[in-house]
Amino acid sequence: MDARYKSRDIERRSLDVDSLKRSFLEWLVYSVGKDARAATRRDWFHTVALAVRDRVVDRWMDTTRSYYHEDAKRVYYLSLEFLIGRLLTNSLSNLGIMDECRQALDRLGLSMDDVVDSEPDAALGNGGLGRLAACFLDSMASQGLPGYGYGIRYEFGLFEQRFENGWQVEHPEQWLQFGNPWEFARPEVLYPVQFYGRVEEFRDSVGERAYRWVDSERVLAMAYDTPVVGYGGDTINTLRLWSARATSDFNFGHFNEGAYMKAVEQKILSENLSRVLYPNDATEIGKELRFKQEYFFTSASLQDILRRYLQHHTSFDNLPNKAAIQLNDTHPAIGIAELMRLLIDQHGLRWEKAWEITQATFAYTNHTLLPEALEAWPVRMVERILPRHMQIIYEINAKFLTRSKAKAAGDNARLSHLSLIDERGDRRVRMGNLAFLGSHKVNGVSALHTELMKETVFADFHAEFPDRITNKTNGITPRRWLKQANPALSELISSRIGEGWISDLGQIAALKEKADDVVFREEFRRAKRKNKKRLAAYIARQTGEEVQIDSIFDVQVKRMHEYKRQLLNVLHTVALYNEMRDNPTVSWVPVTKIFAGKAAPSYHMAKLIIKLINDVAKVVNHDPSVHDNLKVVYLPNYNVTAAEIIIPAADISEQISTAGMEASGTGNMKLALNGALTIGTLDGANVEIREQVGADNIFIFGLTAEEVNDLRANGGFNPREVIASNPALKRALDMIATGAFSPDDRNRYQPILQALTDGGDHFLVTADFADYCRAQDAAMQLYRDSEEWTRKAIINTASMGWFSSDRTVNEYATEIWDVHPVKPTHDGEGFR
Ligand code: B1N
Repeated sequence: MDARYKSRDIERRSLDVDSLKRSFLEWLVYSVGKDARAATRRDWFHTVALAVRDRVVDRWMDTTRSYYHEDAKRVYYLSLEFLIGRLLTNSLSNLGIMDECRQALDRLGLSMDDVVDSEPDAALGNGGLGRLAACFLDSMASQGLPGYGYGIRYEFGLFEQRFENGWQVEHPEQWLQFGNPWEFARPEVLYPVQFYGRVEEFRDSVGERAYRWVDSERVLAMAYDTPVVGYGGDTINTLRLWSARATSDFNFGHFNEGAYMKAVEQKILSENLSRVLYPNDATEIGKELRFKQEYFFTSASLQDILRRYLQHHTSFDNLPNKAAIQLNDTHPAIGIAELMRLLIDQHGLRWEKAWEITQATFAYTNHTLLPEALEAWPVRMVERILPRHMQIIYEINAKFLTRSKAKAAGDNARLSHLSLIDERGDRRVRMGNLAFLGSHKVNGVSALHTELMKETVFADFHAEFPDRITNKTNGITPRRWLKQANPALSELISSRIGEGWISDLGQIAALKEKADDVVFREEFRRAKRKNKKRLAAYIARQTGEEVQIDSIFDVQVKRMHEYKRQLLNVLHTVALYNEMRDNPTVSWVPVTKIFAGKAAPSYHMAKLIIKLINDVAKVVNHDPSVHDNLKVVYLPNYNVTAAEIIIPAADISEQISTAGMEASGTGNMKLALNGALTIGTLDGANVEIREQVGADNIFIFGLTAEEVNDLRANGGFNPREVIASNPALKRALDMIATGAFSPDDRNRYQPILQALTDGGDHFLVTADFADYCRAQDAAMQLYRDSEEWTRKAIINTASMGWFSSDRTVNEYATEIWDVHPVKPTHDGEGFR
């Protein structure tokens, strides 16, 4: 081995303060190209990130090499979204060099917080689905599981949300503008992805019918790798994101002028594939470019997976023993047809063998039951863009329907539900059905959601394949969501029970007995107070609003969606405002209502509700008659970084979706882990949170999923009657209707009132209003007793062990993937 390489290697691996400081100065000068006097904060961020990245690279290669040498079974998590947020604190914390880095910066006269705050968020996701993928990456790496993330390197992540006059306005999110120090471009890892063209039939060498896809257009997928640092720094996994590149055909100069411009246009068009993340959460947009994005990244990922497999194998028989592919929702479900195509058309396998391998390799996670979110692509479009895949889908369908029990029973209704093609109206390919059929396991993301899957969308499939559906309740990583986001509380916890909870969150249960310890309660409150101060400063910076630290921080942070019922929360806010004005002599518990969350740009109702909250805030916050007892703030641009500041400061967690509609929720887990008490419906994972924390330590209200179902089925609900019989609700709605919050446009909120009355109140806001107010009231009364409140808050934190994504990922690993931890050997060799 080259001795020079080795010595540099050792310096680059050293984690002490002096080496870090030396690395910083070297990187600043020789890679960022600045001297210390000229360097901006952003320069320092890049410098520190590059120096930290050095400490990761050797172990990353060790990890990859260990997987290779052991020919370990890998799991591939295919996801159109990875909402990872910032990586600097995460890397430092997981490497265990947070303090060393702070000191090294200190010696250079720099503030760690400033450096950390110069990192843009990697916002390659919309909400829960994308954040779950990021938590899973952390948990896989932290447990030494050979897990790869595969997705798209969007040039524009989720839009930046600003408010203009209280309305949401979207701005492009240019996270790559100043470069991304964490990624490694891999220009040699390049796969062709085809579109359009036609299918040709021919006879293969043994005279069998075979097909080839010809006259297609090609785009190249180029890899960018980001190391995923596991806790302790032993395992470093890979997140591989694909970027679209035009094929080199475009670069030749034999065009005449018109053809040349056309070629350049083509180049731009093909590179648009990885340009922007679609900003829709739990809804589908049915756009052609979206479908092409899905196929683009899925095809590149599968080609890469097969290439890696073929390094050790000559037949495909062992593929299911060496690769597990998890489909994060149906977005990559076209992969089932793509793997069939690759195995049959490119590698010459026979149909039956290819299908057996495909089913044994894939598994599918469903994340929503909302009908508007279930992907169904027009047959005509699929035929045009992916003609060979359409053929394969027809073939899968024909073979399945012929053999199905429904066919045997002559049950045509069931048969049509099972079909991969929705024959009503314009014919569509049901991606959920394809994903179900092509997978050996299908899972929901909470106990309730999984049961509802069996009863609703997949009832007929469940009857055909009773062992296929399984539950894997979501989880969150305690590293980011407690250790990093809430240093005050994590240090307190570690001072009492040690640090074991960080990699084994079950251990946090040892805090339960501390709920009865007055001193501990006092310290717990102090930590919360510190976090509330931090949030108050952030609120002041972002909105100019001053909030009281002693008020209840009542937090609803999540995407804006009617089913999540931010509207119910605003209506309660208006009712509370009225009560406070009516009873000025009562000593009210001060409340700060905190909202944050983005609406899909085309979701008008959601945007109108944002405007309503901002309008209510304007009136309430400036009304001296409530004596600052009530404040309403809407924080702009909710993202992972904002969540890390908001969540640790929450007293109340609002989880108030219409029962049966939120598949799981994960913000509910983050807030409870940080000691917030939940006000929630029996929806998604709230049901399991209640089981874990105990019914006395959570405020449950509202209709159950079963009651909602019955109510809707019987059509037996008249919102006008409910409104008429509840004076507080009637008054709140009347104020909104008559322009009390919108004197500049008194009719502004007609669409909302319309939806609640003539519209039949689909989300049952009015039906749950009274019980919601009762739960709110109970919470406010409890808050007066700060000892009792703190006791319950501690029990919440202590009861969240089961919601670690380590637990979730382990369940997937043992029950679906059959993958096992691999301990990397750090032999000190360089890269080969
Ligand atoms: O996935 C989360 C769950 O905790 C949430 O309850 C659920 O709403 C969320 C299409 C989605 N479901 N479906 C989506 C996102 C983007 C898109 O284009 C659908 N997101 C969820 C994690 O399981």
